Amino acid sequence: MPANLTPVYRKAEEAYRNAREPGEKLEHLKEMLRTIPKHKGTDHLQGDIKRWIKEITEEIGAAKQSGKKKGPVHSIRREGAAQIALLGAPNAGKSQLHSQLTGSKADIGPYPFTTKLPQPGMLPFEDIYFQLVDMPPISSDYIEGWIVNSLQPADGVLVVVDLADPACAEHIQAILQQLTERKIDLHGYWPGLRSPKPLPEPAFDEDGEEIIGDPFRISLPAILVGNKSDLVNDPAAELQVLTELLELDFPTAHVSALTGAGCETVSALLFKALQIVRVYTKQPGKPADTSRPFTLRRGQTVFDVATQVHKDIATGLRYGKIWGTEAYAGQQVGPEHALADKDIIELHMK
Ligand SMILES: Nc1nc2c(ncn2[C@@H]2O[C@H](COP(=O)(O)OP(=O)(O)O)[C@@H](O)[C@H]2O)c(=O)[nH]1
Ligand SMILES: [Mg+2]
Repeated sequence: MPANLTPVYRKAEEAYRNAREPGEKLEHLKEMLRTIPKHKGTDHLQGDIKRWIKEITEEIGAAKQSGKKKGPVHSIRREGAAQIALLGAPNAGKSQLHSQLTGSKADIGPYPFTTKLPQPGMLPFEDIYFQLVDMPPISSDYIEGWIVNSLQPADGVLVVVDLADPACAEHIQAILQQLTERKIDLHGYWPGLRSPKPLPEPAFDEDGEEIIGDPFRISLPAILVGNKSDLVNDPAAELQVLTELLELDFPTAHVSALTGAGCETVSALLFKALQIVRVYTKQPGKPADTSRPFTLRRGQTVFDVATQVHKDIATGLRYGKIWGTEAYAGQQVGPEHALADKDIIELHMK
């Protein structure tokens, strides 16, 4: 990374990293381009910023025009508690699994490359949903360039493998390599399953300037899903050999997307791994609205729920009253109070 990046630039970059919506990302990218020091050392980064501005502008344009037969939409708007992408080699059974888990009519076929565009669907878990996005395949000699765009809003990945395929270890290696080359790293650290990924030690260049990572590299938690368990004798053993061979630290699950065996474990695993917290809101003197929880992550607060309800409520928020397992009934808490799963909350304004 080049030196001499100014605090203003870094602030824009930080905002870009944290932005989720394409419109917001675009705004911060423009700010990055405007504020980046223009010299040889930043040429590469300037090029990357311009390329992403172009990509995101096109995506936004395509999304606006969809229905009017414009360009295809590659980036699916996040819905539900989290967005999870299905990745895997051709014929691993991604589309079959998508269909089994979401009830979608994803294109399933005994021929490779049946799935051409990302396809969203909703995977239910108790009273919430995860958004599952079926993706085209990745192999050693094939990857859609736009998969990188599609993965920008994702919260995690299911890497689907065909346990009955003798070459499945090579397939996984090829997928990880293809993604790494495109600045997407998969890892096995999920907040609810294993302690958080250790942050790299800060590094400094010879001018004493902190070397910061490439803003366009993304790192996503992954689960290895061994599919077609109906075709092997001991799917758990096959999976274990696979993770040891590849020295992979991903959590695993084994399923048959065809028969449905093991499929119910996937949503429960995601719920635990992502540390989803459901919160129900209520009006003073009325029962809680239990029809639709707001979903947060462990550690998120009363203020974060208020933000989801309405930004004016967040701005005017004074305190919350909570009914739940980690508070006494009607306990008054400040905006910074972290919520627990199934808390009921009343939001009080100034
Ligand atoms: N026996 C068996 N076949 C499966 C299973 N999942 C998928 N298939 C078959 O594998 C082929 C490829 O599936 P598809 O979902 O299109 O794979 P994709 O390319 O990864 O999307 C299809 O013929 C499916 O019917 C499974 O769990 N067991
Ligand atoms: Mg498919």
